Amino acid sequence: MLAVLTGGTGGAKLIRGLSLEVEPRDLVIICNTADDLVLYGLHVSPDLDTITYTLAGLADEEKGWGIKGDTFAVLEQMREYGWQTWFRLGDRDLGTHLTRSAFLREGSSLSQATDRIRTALGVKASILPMSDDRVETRIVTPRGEIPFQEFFVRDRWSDEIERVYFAGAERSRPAPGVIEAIRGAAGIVVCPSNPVTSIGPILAVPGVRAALREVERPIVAVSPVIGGVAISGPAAKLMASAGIEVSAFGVAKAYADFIDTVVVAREDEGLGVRIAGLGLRAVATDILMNNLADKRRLAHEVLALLGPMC
Ligand code: FO1
Repeated sequence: MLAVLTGGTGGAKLIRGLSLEVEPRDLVIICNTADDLVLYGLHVSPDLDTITYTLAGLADEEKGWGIKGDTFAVLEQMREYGWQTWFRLGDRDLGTHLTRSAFLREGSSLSQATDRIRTALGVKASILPMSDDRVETRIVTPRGEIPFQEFFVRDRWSDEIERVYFAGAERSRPAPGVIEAIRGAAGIVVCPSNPVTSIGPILAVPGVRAALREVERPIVAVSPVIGGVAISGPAAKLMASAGIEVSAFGVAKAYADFIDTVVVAREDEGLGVRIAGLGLRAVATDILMNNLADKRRLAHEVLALLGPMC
């Protein structure tokens, strides 16, 4: 069994590749839920949905979120009523949020709701929220504190960041299956996701980081940064605000207490010596995933680093 830690669009790309290289039933995906938001009374879990749609073959891989070919008629109607519509929920995507919200209202946990949705969509891999408890990424800016999606989508990460924290993390518990997946995995992959706001919240759930540190099987992380520039999104800005060097070395250092290997871009091969100083192995390859062949090749190379069990 392969356990994968993910969040955001970079993670979904590698998971698409892994799903072609590993028997889907052997994949357990542990997903960030600190980007979740409540809109129009509906519980929206962007990272869980991105992974579910990716594995169901429904994802809009160009945008990196939502369902391909989706329409926005409901959202247009919501705008008529004076609602804010900067978070673009498509009509079919809304079907998922209505379903999840109904399940939660009926008493399901987030992991049970996620499992019912992925099963209905024919997804064979397990998709686990990091926690069934509410954890919320908060961005502290000079003009006040805002939730992640307002910073990321509404304001296009224009604000200066003073601090990032995960409200509710200290009291949260790992969702059922998370610690078991980490302990039982033949290998673990940390996706090229934002280390602060995608992987950071997963590591902030009490018990997760400690379980990762105790793992004896190999743990491989893929860098989301090439040559000091984030492959996508505000990762560089967020890393700098958290005091993490904006480089593959910074990523390796942030995970140094539990990973064995970091996969870096060829351009960053020169960081190998510094990374070795952390007691880690750096492997340089092409890490940009522009098409399906790239995703599959990188997945194949990552699995090879995990050894024969994966
Ligand atoms: N990202 C955007 O940049 N703009 C959007 O309007 C937007 C809507 C959206 C709707 C559903 C969903 O599941 C994801 C959506 N995302 C959107 C992506 C989301 O903000 C990010 O993928 C993650 O939260 C980053 O990890």
